[in-house]
This record gives sequence, C-alpha cells and structure tokens, in this order.
Amino acid sequence: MFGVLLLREGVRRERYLAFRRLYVHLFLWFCFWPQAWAKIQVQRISPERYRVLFIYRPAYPFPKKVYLAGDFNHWNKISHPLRYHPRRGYWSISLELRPGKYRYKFVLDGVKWVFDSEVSEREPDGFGGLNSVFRLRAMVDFSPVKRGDGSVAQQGLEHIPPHSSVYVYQDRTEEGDSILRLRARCGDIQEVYVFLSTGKTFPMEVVWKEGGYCFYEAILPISKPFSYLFLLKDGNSFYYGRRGLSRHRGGYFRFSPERIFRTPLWLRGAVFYQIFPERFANGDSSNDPPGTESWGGEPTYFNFFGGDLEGIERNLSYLKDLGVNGLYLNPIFLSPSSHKYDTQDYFRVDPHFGGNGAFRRLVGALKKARMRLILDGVFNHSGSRFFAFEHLKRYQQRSPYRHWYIVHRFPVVEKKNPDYECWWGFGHLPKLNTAYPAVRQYLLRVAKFWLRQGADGWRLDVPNEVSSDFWRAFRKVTKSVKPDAYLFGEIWQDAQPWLRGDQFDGVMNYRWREAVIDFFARQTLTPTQFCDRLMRQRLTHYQASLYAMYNLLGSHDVERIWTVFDGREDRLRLALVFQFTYPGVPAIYYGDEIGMEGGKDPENRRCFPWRREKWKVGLRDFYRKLIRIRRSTLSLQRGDFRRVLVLDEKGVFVFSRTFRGRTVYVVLHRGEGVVPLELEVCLARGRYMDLLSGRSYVVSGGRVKLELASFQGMILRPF
Ligand SMILES: [Ca+2]
Ligand SMILES: [Ca+2]
Repeated sequence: MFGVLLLREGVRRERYLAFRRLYVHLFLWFCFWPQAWAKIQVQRISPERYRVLFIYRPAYPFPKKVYLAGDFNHWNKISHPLRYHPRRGYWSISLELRPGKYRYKFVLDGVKWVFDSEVSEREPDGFGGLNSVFRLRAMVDFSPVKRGDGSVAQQGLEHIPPHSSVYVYQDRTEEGDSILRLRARCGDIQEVYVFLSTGKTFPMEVVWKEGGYCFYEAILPISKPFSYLFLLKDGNSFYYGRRGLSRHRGGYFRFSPERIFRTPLWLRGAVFYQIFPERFANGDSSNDPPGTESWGGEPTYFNFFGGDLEGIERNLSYLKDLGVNGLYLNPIFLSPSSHKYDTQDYFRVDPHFGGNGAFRRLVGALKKARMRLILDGVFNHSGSRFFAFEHLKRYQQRSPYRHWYIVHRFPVVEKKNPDYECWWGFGHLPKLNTAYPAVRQYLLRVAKFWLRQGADGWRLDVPNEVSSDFWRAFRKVTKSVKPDAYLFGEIWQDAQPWLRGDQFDGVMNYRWREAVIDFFARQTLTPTQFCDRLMRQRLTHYQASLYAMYNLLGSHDVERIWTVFDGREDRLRLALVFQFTYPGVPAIYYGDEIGMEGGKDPENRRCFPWRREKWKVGLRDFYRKLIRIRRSTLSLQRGDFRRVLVLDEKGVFVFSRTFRGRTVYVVLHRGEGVVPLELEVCLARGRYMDLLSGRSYVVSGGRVKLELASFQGMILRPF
C-alpha cells in the first residue's frame, strides 16, 4: 500500500516537473519570440527632397511579400514592394519624399494591412483600424542672413539644379512669354533682377515662400532663345550664373522657350463630360447582355442595365444643349464586366455596346456635333480572357506568350493572389509585361489604331504602375499619328514626374479636387491655405500641363459630388464657379449636372434618369450657364492666374484671369452673411458685368463696390 502511494507521489512529481518545464518554455517563448518591428531612416538630398528608408521586420507567420501603401501612392497595395534582406530578416524600401505628413501601412502578401507599431503617432484609418503617421520635417541648418549686410548666402540659391527638381524654374506663359524663377534665402537680398546678356534687366518679385526660402519670379516678354544671369543687390552687386555666385558677369544660363513642351490648344476651349457607357443610355435593347435589369435599378458590382454607344449617340442633343464639347468614355472594348477594365479584345468594341459599327457611327455624329472623344486605355493589365493569357493558361511554359506576363511560378492558374503579377491581387486582371518588346508593340498598335478610327486621345488607367519608359514611347507614337491627341493619366498623387513633357499632357486632377472639397465643402481650409495649395501645384508644374489638367469633381472612382457636398447646393454652386473659371479642363461626370447622388462604386455608377422630374433642374441650368460663360470667355480659357485678394476672416477669395490685355475677375465668398467689398481693378473707369447675375458695376477711381451674399460667386468682365 505504502509502495503504491510512493509510486503515485513519483508520478505527481514527474507531472509537476513537466508542467514547470512547459511554463518556463512558454515564458521564454513569449519573451524572446521575434516581434514585428519597423524603422524609418531619413537622408537629406536637398532641403525639399529626402530619401526615406522604410524598414519592416514581420513576425511569424512570415509573409512572402511586403508592400508599402500610403498617401504617397494613393494606398496602392502593390505598387511599392519592399525588398527582402535574408541575412537581416527584414524588408525595406526607399522613397524620395518631400517634407510633409504621410499616413501609411505595410501590406503583407497584398492582403493583410498592418500599421507600424513602433511609431509614436497614429490615427484612425476610417475602417476601425489605425494608420501610422510619419511627419517628414525639413532639415534646414541655416546660417543667419541679413538684408543690406553686403553679402548674399550662396547656400540656398537654386536655379535649374543638377538633380531633378520639385520646382519649375524655366517656363513659358500661355501667351508665349518666358518665366524665370530663382530660389534664395528669405531676408537676405534687397533686390533681385534677371540680367540679360544684352544688358537689359527685369526686376523679380517674391511669389512663394517655403521652409525659409523665397521664390523670385519674373515674366519676360521674350519668346526667342536668350542668355541671362541673376543680379542680386545687397549692399554690393552679385551675379548668379552657371558657375555660382560671383562679383563678375559670366557663366550665363541659356533658355529656349520654344523647347518647353506644349499641350493641345483645343483643350483650352474644352469642357469634358465623362460617361460610364453601361449606365448612360440604352439606345438599342437588341444588344443587351443576358440578364439585363430594368433601367434605373440599383447597381451591384456585377449587374447590367444595357447602356451602349447608340444611347450616347441618340442623346448628343442633350449634351450639346448642356454645352460640353468633349466626351471621355470609360472602357468600351470587349470584356466580361460592366466596367470593362478587364479587356478581352483591344481591337473590338464590346458587342453589348454596339460593336465597332456603333463606334463608327458615334464618331461620325461627334464630328458633326464638333465634339471630341477620349477613350480609356487600360494597358497595365489585360483581362484573363485576353488571347495571350488564354494561350498561356493552356500551354504554360510552352506558350510563346509566356513573356507577355510576369509569371513567378508555373503552372499559371487563375485565382486570387496568384503566382503571377496582377492588379491588386485580382487573378482575372493579369499585369501585362510592358517591358517586353512584343507587348509594347502590340499596345502601341492599339493606341494608334483607335486614334486613326477617330478617337482624339487617351485617358490612361493606373499609369503609375507602368514604367515611364513605356509612356515615353506611347507619347511619341500617339503624337506622331495625331499631334493634338490629348493624353492624360489617372494619377492620384503628385503628378509632376509624368508632366515634364515626355509623357502626359495632364492628369485626372484628383489633388485639385481634394483641395476644392476641403475648401468649399468641408471648409477645413482658409482662403489663404486654399490659395497656397493651388499655388504649390502651379509652381511645381509647367504651365502647359496646368492648362491640360483634367479638373474633375466626380468620376467613376469617387463619391458623387452632390453626396460629398451633402446636398448643400449653395456651396456646390460656388465650387462650380471656381471649377469653370480656373485654368485646366473642367470635366463633369455624367449625371452630376442633374444632382445624381451616390457613394463610391457601385453607387456612383447608377443609370442616368432620363425622366426630367428626377433632375435638379436648377442645378443643371447653372451648369449650362457656367459652361456657356467658360466657352465664350477667352480670358477664362487661356488667361493667366493671379491672386488678387484673400480675406480669411471674411471667407473671400478673388483672383484674376488675363489674356491679351483683357482681365476677368472671379470673386468667391465662402461663408454666410453679407460682405461688402471694395475691389481694386485694373481699369481706372468703366463698367464690369457679373456674368452670373447679369448685374453691372461702375468703376470709380480704379475701384468697384460689391456686396456679396452667402456663398455668392461673381465673374466680372469689363464691358
Ligand atoms: Ca544679405
Ligand atoms: Ca443596349
């Protein structure tokens, strides 16, 4: 009996020791198991540009791929893959960024979003999670400067720097004059001039300040090539040229204004209308896809309503009456979906849209109506039913199309997150290998073909995911077929790299849209801040591209503008006054003009209601009026842009547009109540008419007295 007890005691002790070992293991495992960590390293390239290294070490289970997504790439979850360093066990990516606030997350295997738990700052991501926030502050180690001390700080002087610059230093105006800019330290120099090799001088004025720098600008009435220096007066006279700062003249800069790129002139007079063809109008029910639902039903990602090209053709009179003269159509080529971003055949208009015959008829009708046509070019990826991908799936390694795609591992099987590159992990949207010559030639052939069939240009889908090298070839080829073809890209972030004259004319100006919404709808910007946001885009882009920007308030990818403004029509109308008076091509997303509502896809793709009682007729008439004003006022189409008056406390913002000596003033009052305003104008006497209300105002002593009601806008033209 005792023996049995002893035995039991021994078993208990064994068990106790086993448990203790397990606990110790668990404790150690908990303490030393590799946790995920992240780190950011910053290196200064110039005061505006920094190389930022994002490092991430994941925890178990280890991902196969890590991507970085954030404000800088419009949260694209696969455009910025990190590189794996097997020895160190971490992933990294280096980006060139400007000072500013950046929200970001790491994306594991293209599906799992994780925030960087190491950073001190974070904020809600709007989906119940958190974003990491990184503030990149300018690193400026300035020595003190003084005005009138007989010296000029060489440090900070910049004009055409050797590295790619953020700012545009040489440009030409819409009227062909030359623009020169110089960056210098603020509070250092008394007077700054452009000094020509002929001995002529032009004073420069400060147009922008940032991070302790002043940006000086002069507009010279010169359109032929010339040589120049900068003359800096601060007690002594200094010259700044190619060889740097000197007391003597020499090392002249050269400028050939005619070498600055140009964008199609017809864009200045253009007002665009974007159509999602499946939802605008059903002109031919015999071509409807199987299962087509009745017009006006609630859209899902997958249903059809039968819209087609004949529907557009039949309603051209509506568009002509509205006043638009350019159409941008979402993709129209054969593909299984309603949105048609999954192309099956680039040379065939979808039979559900009426096929190539309907396209020819539409082109004919558009020519008669003097309307331009822009097609949607989806060249980053094809659909999985595209012949080359079909062939690849069938014959695998043996397919001659194996290099048309980027295959990581055979066999190629279509599924979610497959073993080949695709758009956002969607297996049915395989990424085309645009670096491969045969693919390149094929796509360029597509681009030329449709221009020859009557298209006037291309809107390019996700071009930031395709190499710039491809777009350079694309521009050359398309402009050789049609020199005034309009090329604009879907770029959500800073578009400067695409708008230097070698790739696109403009972009879908989503940044501008954000600023407009922040100022007019959310009212989170003061007039000064709004003006600064605009100014920044103006100084970092060539004028040619600013006049070719596709300035949109709505599209198939964002909430309806009526919904964004939450139905506050007075604010929306004021924003529209701004849209139609600002440089760049005003663009309307179908149905925004009648106040269609809806959140993001699929709500923003509802059927256009052709029954007039569903329209907000007043809003539609306001659009018509603005379009007419825009199309009949050359100063609004081609004029320069000048900030005239900004009153933050009154919510007033006035700017002017001048072309060939004719100046139009645009007065915006973003706020409640009545604001009296005395505006200094360029005429000493005469009269101005507000093109919106038809009222006239007399100039007396170079001033006009105005009274602005809540959210009122005025477009003042001399008459
Ligand atoms: Ca000085
Ligand atoms: Ca149809």
